Amino acid sequence: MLQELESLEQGLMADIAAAADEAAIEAVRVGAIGKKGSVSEQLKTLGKMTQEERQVMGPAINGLRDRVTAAINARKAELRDAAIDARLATETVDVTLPVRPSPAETGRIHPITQVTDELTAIFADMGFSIAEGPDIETDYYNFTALNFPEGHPAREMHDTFFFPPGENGERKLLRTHTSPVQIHTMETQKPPIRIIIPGKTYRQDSDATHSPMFHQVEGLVIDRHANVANLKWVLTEFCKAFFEVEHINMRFRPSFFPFTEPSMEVDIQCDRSKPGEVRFGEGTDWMEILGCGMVHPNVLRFGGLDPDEYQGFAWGIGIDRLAMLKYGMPDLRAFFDADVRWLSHYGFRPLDMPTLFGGLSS
Ligand code: 2NL
Repeated sequence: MLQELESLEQGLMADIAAAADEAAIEAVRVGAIGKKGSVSEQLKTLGKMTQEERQVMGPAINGLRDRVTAAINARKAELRDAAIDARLATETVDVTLPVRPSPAETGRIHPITQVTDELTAIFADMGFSIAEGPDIETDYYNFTALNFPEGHPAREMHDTFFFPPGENGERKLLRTHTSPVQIHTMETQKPPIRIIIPGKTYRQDSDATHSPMFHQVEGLVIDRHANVANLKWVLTEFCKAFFEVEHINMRFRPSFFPFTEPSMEVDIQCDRSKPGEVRFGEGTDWMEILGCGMVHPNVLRFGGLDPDEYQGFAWGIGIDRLAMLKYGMPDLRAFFDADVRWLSHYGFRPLDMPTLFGGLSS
C-alpha cells in the first residue's frame, strides 16, 4: 500500500516538473487533487479502513496530498512568473519613439466646408440667418413656385434627376437649386426676411467643371423697401470680405432667370495675366461669379406675400467654383474623390475656424 503511494507521488512529481505552461499544470492539479483525482481517490479509501490501517495510511495519504499540493502551487507560481516575463519581453514600449499625432492635428476640413463656413461667417456678420431644407423636393417647390411655367423649356435646362412616380402619380426630384428653401421660409416666416441657404444641389451634368452634385449658396432679403441698391451693397461687401481685398470692381450685366425681374449676372474684376493664377480686385479681366435680381412678383405671391406690400432681392452663387477660385484648385472632380493625399494638401486645420475678426482663411 505504502509502496503504491510512493510510486503515485513519484509519478505526480514528475508530471508537475514536466508541466510546461499554466494550462498543463492545471491539468495535473485536476488529475491529482480534483474531485476525481488520483490523490482524492486515495483519501476516499480511508473511510473503509480499520482503525489500525487508518493510523498508518491517514498520515501517509494526507502527507502525500500536502506535498503534491505544495509542489503544484510552487510550479504554478513559477509558470505564471515565466508567462509574465515572456509578455513583458514582447510588449516593451520604446519611450524614445515620437508620439503619434492626434486626429485633431492630422484631420483636415474639406475646402467646400471651409468656404461654406467663410460665407456663413460673412453673411452672419451682416445679420443673415442660415436656412436649410430637404434635398428631395416636389416639382411645385423646385419649379412651379419659382415661376417656371408648366412645360417651359427652363425646366429641361436644369437636367433634373427625377424619382419614379409615387402612388398619387407625383414625381419627386432632387432639388436643382436651393431656392425651394426660400419658398418654405416665405410660407412660414413674416418679413423682414434675411436668410442665406448653403446646401447640396443636383443636376445631370458631369465634366471637369460640372459635378452631378454641387453646392450652392443662395440669399434672400424681403422687406417693404428692399431694392437693387441694397442688393449691390450686400454683394459688393460679400465679395470684398470673401476674397479678402480692400477694393473690388463689379459689373452687373442684364440677364434672365424665371424667378427674378430684373435679373443680373455679376462679374468681378480680376487679373489673369499670370498663368495658373487669378488675382481679384485688380487687372483688366472680368469673371462671372454669381446671378441675382429682384424677386419676381409671382414668386412672392407663391410664397404667400403681397407684391404690392413687399419686395425682395435674391442671389445664387456656386460654392464649388468659389472654392476653386479662392484656393487655386484646378479640377472640380478632385473635390469628390475622397483622396486623403488631396485633402491633406488642400484641406484646412480643424481648429482654424473662419471668423471676420481672426481672418477667414489665415
Ligand atoms: C445662378 C443664379 C440665382 C436666385 C438665384 C432666387 C430665389 C428665390 C427667388 C428669387 Cl426664392 N431668386 N434665387 C436669384 C437669382 C439668381 O442664381 O446663376 N446661380 C449660380
